[in-house]
Amino acid sequence: MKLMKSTTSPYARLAHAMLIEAGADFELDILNPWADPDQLVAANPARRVPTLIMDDGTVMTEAMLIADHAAKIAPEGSHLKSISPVQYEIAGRAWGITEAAVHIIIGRKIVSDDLAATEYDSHPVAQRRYASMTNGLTQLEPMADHLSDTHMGMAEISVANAIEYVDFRFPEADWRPAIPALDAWRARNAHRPSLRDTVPS
Ligand SMILES: N[C@@H](CCC(=O)N[C@@H](CS)C(=O)NCC(=O)O)C(=O)O
Repeated sequence: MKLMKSTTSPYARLAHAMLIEAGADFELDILNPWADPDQLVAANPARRVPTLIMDDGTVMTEAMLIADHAAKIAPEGSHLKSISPVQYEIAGRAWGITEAAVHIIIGRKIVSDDLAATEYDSHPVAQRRYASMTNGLTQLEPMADHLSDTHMGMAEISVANAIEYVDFRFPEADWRPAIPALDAWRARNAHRPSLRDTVPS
């Protein structure tokens, strides 16, 4: 299998991390989807990452579907195969944060193509997304003790992904609430290959 991804995409990070956790055999093709590389255009009409090319030529797109596939191909008894309602709750909250952050970055790109320019940020929709991030992080913090220190599954990967994408795109943001329990959990688990090898850059 070959996974097309960019090093910045939180969607691609989910797919990549889940394939690592599944013990899947795959290669990486690191690319910039916005540059329309031939292999991505040929495989995915949406021209987005992640895009997974299976050994039989089947093309799988959309991060959550690839994550679901990773759980299916994981060995019997894998932690990826059993996810509890509270783990879904945590993962859903984390994705609310991640998607809000992506929304603001795409808004900036539409307005000026300069991701560091903040003109878009004062738009009411952007303000709503900022509130999603601050409230989402605040509400995730007391759930930190539900995160595993032994198995990185959908909840753990989604939480690390959300916080690290926020920190990557909005470094030293003064609106980022204090999340000491989540930050401590991340520090304890930063060495896990599925987290360590997928950090945004
Ligand atoms: N719903 C898609 C979103 C994927 C997505 O938006 N990927 C971005 C990178 S973060 C991308 O490839 N953007 C290029 C474009 O929109 O043309 C998923 O879950 O995989």
